[in-house]
Amino acid sequence: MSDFKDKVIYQIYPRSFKDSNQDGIGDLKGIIQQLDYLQELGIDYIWITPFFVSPQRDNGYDIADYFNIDPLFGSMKDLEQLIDEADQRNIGIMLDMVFNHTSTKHDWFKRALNGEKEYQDYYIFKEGSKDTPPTNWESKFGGSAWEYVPHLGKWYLHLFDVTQADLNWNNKCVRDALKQVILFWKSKGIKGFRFDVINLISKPEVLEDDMLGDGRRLYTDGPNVHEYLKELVKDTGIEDLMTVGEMSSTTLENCIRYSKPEEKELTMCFNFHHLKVDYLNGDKWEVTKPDIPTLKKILMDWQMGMQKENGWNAVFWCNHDQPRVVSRFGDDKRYWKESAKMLATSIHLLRGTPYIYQGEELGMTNAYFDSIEQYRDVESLNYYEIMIKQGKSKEEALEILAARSRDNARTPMLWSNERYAGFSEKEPWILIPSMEGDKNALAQKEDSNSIFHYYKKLIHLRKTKEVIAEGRIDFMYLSQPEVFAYRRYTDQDQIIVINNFSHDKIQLDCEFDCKRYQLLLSNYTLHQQKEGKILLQPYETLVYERR
Ligand code: TEU
Ligand code: CA
Repeated sequence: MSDFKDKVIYQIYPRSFKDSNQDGIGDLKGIIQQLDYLQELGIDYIWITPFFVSPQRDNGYDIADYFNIDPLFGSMKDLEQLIDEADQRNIGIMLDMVFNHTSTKHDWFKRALNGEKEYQDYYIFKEGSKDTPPTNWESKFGGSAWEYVPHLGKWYLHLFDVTQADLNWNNKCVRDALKQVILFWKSKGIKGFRFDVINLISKPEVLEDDMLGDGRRLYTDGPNVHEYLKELVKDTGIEDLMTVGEMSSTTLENCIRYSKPEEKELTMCFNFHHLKVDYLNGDKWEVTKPDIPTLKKILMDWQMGMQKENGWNAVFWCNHDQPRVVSRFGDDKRYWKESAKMLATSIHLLRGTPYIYQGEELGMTNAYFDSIEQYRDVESLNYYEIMIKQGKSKEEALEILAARSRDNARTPMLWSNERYAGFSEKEPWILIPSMEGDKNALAQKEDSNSIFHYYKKLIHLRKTKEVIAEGRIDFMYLSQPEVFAYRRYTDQDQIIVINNFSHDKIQLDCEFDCKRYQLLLSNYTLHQQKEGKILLQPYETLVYERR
């Protein structure tokens, strides 16, 4: 992939985007209906999370047939129409390939359960007694990562839900079968792929207990992961498509290898270290106040580290697994619009490819659910039970879910102030949190000062200012813990981006020759500047361009 650095990618969770047949669940035809909205926003690719045949235990990340579309979301004809209509708007469609595991309803797993050794070797089955799992590894969704099958006298590995059995990538038949999946969708005109937890696919030949943790350090960025990725890309000829790997608990060194062009692996990768600064002791289910100085350092280390070795970051705050960033790192009450715009600016002008998760461009907030009956996500429901068993009260567990649940990102898009927010005419599969009337897409399109129009400006800047797509980066105001500031530069141009991540007013010395710079973008109508000083308002962002 060569000319990708001025591109912006929009992520759609189809179940919650737009419902065209009034069953309360979003679908492919619903996406087609909203392509003009996406074209106006100015994005270049749409990454759609899985809509293949699935029991929907993990909302489609548990795939039972990689080659067919679940009727819940529509038909192959609908997808072909979507690809074509997106193409007419210069928008490429990226599919989500879940290759670390399949649903236990997949034909391969059913044949394994029927005793077919060939298909047992598609997965990670281990002989053993019913009381002793092969290793002490834990599922990321809680509990053991092993499930015992009595009639086989064997355990199988599932790093996620018990209905998501891990594939055995050390088996060439598995690798070849998955290449056929890529070739099939590529032949349909798909322009890119997101690879789900792709850095977990290479398990060590010998599986042993992790004496220091839950097993992730033994299977993450595993022994053959780079070799398998190179083989997949080469044998399917996708090096020129837009590809991104979701790298769970990864390292900078591996992400340089995953994304530097010379390695011929992927175009870029997601890492999540910056989204754990509000995890107490690294535990997602122990909530603490976001540590902004640490957030700054992580973003800086990854920007400088990848730049130094010619790697390439996906830059993002939100996705279908993460809480809404304006509620998490901003202030969705007192400074809703200002903090949403500041957070967007802080990543969109970085070195890397920005991702916008559906509704982020509207400043959609967390769900603020207050009863367990409102939740749908398997990870959230599992951990609610775990927290209650650990002795937490219902109120404590619900407070943690309100901050952490993936359902925060999965409430329906807010298209209008009609019933069910214009998402559907039927009650949606998940509750729509109350959002004041002016926060829906229709209202924001009419308001030139809206978050929606601000995102349009950011996307336009990436396409019109080469320094943003191609420029180098270095960081400023390192001594200001709540200020995240950087410079982007080429031989010809420079921009300076200053972001106040706090409620406080902050006075800065002008570390650059202010007279030589003009204000290009900001999130306040009035900006205060005294001789040689910059006065930042709460959550203020300033983008300066050298004249
Ligand atoms: O998520 C990978 C993953 O590690 C998730 O557990 C996620 O990071 C975590 O819930 C955030 O706290 C991918 C998909 O994005 C997710 O939706 C799937 O549930 C998971 O893989 C299994 O396919
Ligand atoms: Ca529908």
